[in-house]
Amino acid sequence: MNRIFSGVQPTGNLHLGNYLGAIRNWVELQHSYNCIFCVVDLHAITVPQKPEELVQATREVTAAYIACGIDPKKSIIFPQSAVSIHAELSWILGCHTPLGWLNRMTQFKEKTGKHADKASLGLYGYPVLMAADILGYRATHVPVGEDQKQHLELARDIAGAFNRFYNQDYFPLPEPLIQGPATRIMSLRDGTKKMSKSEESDYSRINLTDNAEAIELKFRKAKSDALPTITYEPEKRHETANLINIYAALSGNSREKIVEEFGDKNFSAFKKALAELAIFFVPSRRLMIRVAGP
Ligand code: ATP
Ligand code: LTN
Repeated sequence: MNRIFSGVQPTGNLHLGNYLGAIRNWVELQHSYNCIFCVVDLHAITVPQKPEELVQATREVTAAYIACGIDPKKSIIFPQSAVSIHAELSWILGCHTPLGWLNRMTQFKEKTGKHADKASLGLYGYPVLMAADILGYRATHVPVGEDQKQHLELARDIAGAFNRFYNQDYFPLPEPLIQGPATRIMSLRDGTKKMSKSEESDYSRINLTDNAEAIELKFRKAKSDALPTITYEPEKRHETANLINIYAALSGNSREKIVEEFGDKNFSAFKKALAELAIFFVPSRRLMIRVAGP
């Protein structure tokens, strides 16, 4: 059977983007693949972390996996730092990765901006560690959100370089699985930026631990434009397109059907319906069970 590997960083609260872009898809994939789902705490330390908070966040993301429907009897769930092969293989693969390939990584450029000189070697080598995660288990498929596509292509390139150097098909070339209408959920405050754990404003995202009131408030305050009708024009109406995409992902309805239903209604009616859907689907209450410390 084909093997899946994927992971989420234990940095801050999981949000609707993590859920719709990644974790929700994992739940379905458990039926047709051997699945390994990792909490990638070594990736988290590429930027400064408080040790006690990192330990707690690692437990909470593990709990969130289970609350979202990952079945520990079917799938392997573990913290990355518990298995030394990730760091070891990362070094070996790093010796087969030209700097030119890493210099193309847009996430590093976006995260560091003009201050790349101050970033750590760890942050720069982050995609090599991600390649080690995947290749270390000879995973064949990797379900992720759109933002990870370039890192996945790099993992394929590194696998290919390694196989050529040793002249054998040692690593399978991993296939990205980027599925559904919600592969890139955008911030509720700015439809051109992805919804992110590291964005300062909590109003930019729906956290999986948000209660009904918070979800309702955040959608009510979500940025939208001044046009009177609701249309799907992703090139021009970023925020509106994002809300339609979220509605589509949560309801399973097509964008056309949503525009048909809400096209001539006002934004407040659409946002109210969207909030109701999210309150129903986001598995928040189960996640509010705090995870006991060691
Ligand atoms: P940060 O924004 O701080 O970099 P993150 O929210 O992207 O963190 P990750 O742990 O890096 O969180 O991502 C875990 C998974 O969630 C990945 O598969 C990623 O592609 C997916 N993901 C993250 N943000 C979004 C989003 N806005 N829309 C869809 N998928 C997303
Ligand atoms: N870089 C990923 C998290 C991640 C990952 C992985 C995803 C680390 N290792 C291996 C899939 C497979 C991110 O979402 N930021």
